[in-house]
Amino acid sequence: MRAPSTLFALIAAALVLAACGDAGETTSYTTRAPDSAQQAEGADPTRTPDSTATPEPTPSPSPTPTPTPEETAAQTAGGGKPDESIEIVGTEFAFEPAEVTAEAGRIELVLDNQGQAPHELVVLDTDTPVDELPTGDDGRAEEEGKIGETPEIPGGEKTSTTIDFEPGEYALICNLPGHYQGGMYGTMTVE
Ligand SMILES: [Cu+2]
Repeated sequence: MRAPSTLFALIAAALVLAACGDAGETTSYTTRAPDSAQQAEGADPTRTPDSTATPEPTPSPSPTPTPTPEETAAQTAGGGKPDESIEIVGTEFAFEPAEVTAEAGRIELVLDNQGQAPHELVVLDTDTPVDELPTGDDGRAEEEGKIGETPEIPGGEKTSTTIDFEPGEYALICNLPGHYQGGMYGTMTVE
């Protein structure tokens, strides 16, 4: 009588183990599914700890890069695509073209730094003629009326800033020390 009961116990144990195994797998799948669904939707509670723990967008490569450019563009100047894009080449020390014209609206100014030195593009809404801006001891022009600027970029790179322009005359300057005084400025006429 011992043998059959032992056998029965083994079978019963095996069944229980199998059942537990199944249950365990089912449970882990059920919990995993909502996690990935929340990440795809960008749900706040689950994502916040992730992004805080790892500043790089490693954990979810597909969702993270998609919203980032949109948010960056939106933060630049109120959101939306530019109506027009104008490219200005920067060198030592000039903008080319030095005079640009555009229709009023949302305009992206692209700075293409083809020089060796770092450059930037600062947009001033000022009545002062662009070649008569007051300068300081630091070799920079006063940025009165500044409405936007690109980041400073090294030679060989491009950057841009997007601004909502009203009709008027604007000064474009590179305000790294000495660059404006070296002649790195231009005008923008918005009609
Ligand atoms: Cu410059």
